[in-house]
Amino acid sequence: MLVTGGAGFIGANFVHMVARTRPEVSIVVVDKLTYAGNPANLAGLDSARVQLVQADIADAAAMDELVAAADTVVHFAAESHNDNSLRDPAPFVHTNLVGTFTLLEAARRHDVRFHHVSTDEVFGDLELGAATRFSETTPYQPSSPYSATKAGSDHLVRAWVRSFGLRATISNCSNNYGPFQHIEKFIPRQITNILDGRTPKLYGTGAQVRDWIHVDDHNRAVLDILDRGRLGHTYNIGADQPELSNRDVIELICRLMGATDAAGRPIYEHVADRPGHDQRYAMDATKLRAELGWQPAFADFEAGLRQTIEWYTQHPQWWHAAKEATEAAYAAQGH
Ligand code: NAD
Ligand code: TDX
Repeated sequence: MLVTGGAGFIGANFVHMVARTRPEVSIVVVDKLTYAGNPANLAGLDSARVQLVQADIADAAAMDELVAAADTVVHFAAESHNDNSLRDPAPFVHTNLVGTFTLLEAARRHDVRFHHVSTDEVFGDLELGAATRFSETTPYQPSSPYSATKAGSDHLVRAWVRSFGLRATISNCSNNYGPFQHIEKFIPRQITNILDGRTPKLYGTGAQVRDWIHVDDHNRAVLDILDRGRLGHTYNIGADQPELSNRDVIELICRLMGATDAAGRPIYEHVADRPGHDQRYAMDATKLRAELGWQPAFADFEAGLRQTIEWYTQHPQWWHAAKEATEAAYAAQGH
C-alpha cells in the first residue's frame, strides 16, 4: 500500500491503524516532509513493514516508480490549511492539483486501485441555524484556495474514472481532531496555547459551526471504502454529532483544561475573523452507514476531546518547537 502524506496528521494515524490491524499489508509512505510532515509521527513502527520515502507527489518519475510497485494508493498528501492558502495559494495548486494529477497518471499507467481523501469544504458552506446537510450530490461551491484546489482534485479523479476506467473511490470528510494534528489547526492550537501560557484565540464571533470527527473514525471509514466501497463512487464521512459552534468548542477546551477566571468563565480572546470564513459544515453520511455499515466509535465528542488534550499534554516535545513560529505567522495575519 502506497500512502501519500503519511507523515502528516490523518495519514500517520492511518498508517498506525493499518500497521496495527492488517499484518499482511506492507506500507510505503511517500511524503515531501513539508512543515506539516513529521517523521516522528511514524516512530515505533516496524521498519520491515513501514518504509518512508521523501519525495514530492508532483515528481512524475518518482511517483511512477512508487506507484508501479503498489497494489493500492491511498492519497492523503495535500496542503491542508485554509489560512495558509490565503497567505500563499501557490503550494496548494502545486500539491493538490498538479500532485494529484501526477499520481492519477501513474495509477492509470499501472492500473492501480486509487483512493482519494478529500474534504466537505468542496461543497462550500451552509447557513447557520439551517437543518440542511451536504450529501454526495450537493453541487461543488468551494470558497478558499485550499477548498478550490481540493474540489479540482476531486474532479480530476472522477474524470480519470470516467475517461480512463481508473479503479478509484473518493471520500469527503468533515473536520478531524486527534493526536498528531499540526498546532496551526483550531483544536490543537487552543490546547497548546493553554499549555504554553498563551490565550486561546477565537476568530470573529465564533458563531461558525464545524462537524467534528475523531481521526480514527475517519480512517476506519477509508479502510471500509477500500475494502467494500463501489468503484467510481464518492462517500461522505461525518460522525453526526450535535452541532457545536467554534465558541462552544473553545469554551469546552478552556473548561476541560481549567482556563477559567475566578467566576468560572472561560478565558479566551476574539481575534480578526478569517476572510471569506465558511459559516457551517454538516455532513450527511447516510450512504457510508447504509452501504458499508460504518459507524463512529467516538460517539462522544467531549470524551474524544479529553483524550486529545491528554495526548498534547503528554507530548510537549512533539509540538513545542513549532509553537513560536506558528504563532508568529498568525500574529502577522492578525489572528
Ligand atoms: P497535514 O497537513 O497534516 O498533512 C499533509 C501531509 O502531506 C504532510 O505530511 C506533508 O508533508 C505532505 N505533503 C504536502 N505536500 C506534499 C507534496 N507535494 N508531496 C508529498 N507530500 C506532501 O494534513 P491532514 O490534516 O492530515 O490532511 C490529510 C488529507 O485529508 C488532505 O488531503 C486533506 O485535504 C484531507 N482532509 C483533512 C481534514 C482535516 O480536518 N484535517 C478533513 C477532511 C479531509
Ligand atoms: O485559532 C483559530 N481560531 C479559530 O476560531 C483557528 C486556527 C481556527 N479558528 C476557526 C476557523 C474555523 O471556523 O475554527 C474553525 C476550524 O478551523 P481549522 O482548524 O483551520 O479548520 P477548517 O478551516 O474548518 O478546515 C479543516 O477541516 C476541513 C481542515 O483544516 C481542512 O484540511 C479540512 O479539509
